Amino acid sequence: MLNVTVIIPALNEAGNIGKLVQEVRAIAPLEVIVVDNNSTDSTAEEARAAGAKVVTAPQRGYGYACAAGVSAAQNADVLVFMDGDYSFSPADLPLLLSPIFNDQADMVLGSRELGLMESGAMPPHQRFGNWLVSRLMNKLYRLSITDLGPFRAIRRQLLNELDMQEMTYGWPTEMIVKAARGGIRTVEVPVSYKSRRFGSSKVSGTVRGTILAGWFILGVTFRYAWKN
Ligand SMILES: Nc1nc2c(ncn2[C@@H]2O[C@H](COP(=O)(O)OP(=O)(O)O)[C@@H](O)[C@H]2O)c(=O)[nH]1
Ligand SMILES: [Mg+2]
Repeated sequence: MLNVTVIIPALNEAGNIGKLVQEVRAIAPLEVIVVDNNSTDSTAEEARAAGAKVVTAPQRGYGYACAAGVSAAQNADVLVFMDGDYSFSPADLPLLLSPIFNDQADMVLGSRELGLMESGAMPPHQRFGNWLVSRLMNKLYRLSITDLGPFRAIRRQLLNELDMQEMTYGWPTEMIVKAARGGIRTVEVPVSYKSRRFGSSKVSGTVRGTILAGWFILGVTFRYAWKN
């Protein structure tokens, strides 16, 4: 049996994180690691009360948080990354994990385009950007993906071999393109997506986050396309 750890980067996700962790643990008694970056609200307390292990990332940034979660997930064979804003559904976890458990894939990306997306859950600029970059990646890396889903699962050993360098907005993109280059078997499954429950967006809902994410996503997509 493969050991699964769910890693949830969370910055000021009080009101969301407790319910999310509880629901994940109701699906299966998995280890849940919430990676906090000194949230100014009760994110850490809520996560702990719901049964998560809480670790603090040394530096701000989505990638730093994911990397700190990976280091803390000592017993995992498979890692799941999930947003902490309750926009993804823990009920989709079995579907996300099944291609790995059935040995049909090494990495599984949750596609919001293939699944049920609540109207307004993804701002139009993000939807267009994801569409554009997915197609670009399909051409450059011979993939066939429809989204850059942050809700994803990957075998831990293979992730370690990717030697991740992008510690902010580029982390999810780096994982996809390096996996493609490394011949890691990647599939998509449909996942549902809804608007965050409480609090505010740090990435696609802000001008700064959108510009930085766009810059890093495109930069990383091109950087590894022709690299030896
Ligand atoms: N620990 C940590 N989590 C972060 C950071 N930036 C974003 N997150 C989390 O990453 C997830 C996605 O961010 P979110 O604000 O929802 O971005 P959006 O989905 O593009 O609006 C959420 O769980 C955030 O709390 C960060 O710097 N540190
Ligand atoms: Mg979000």
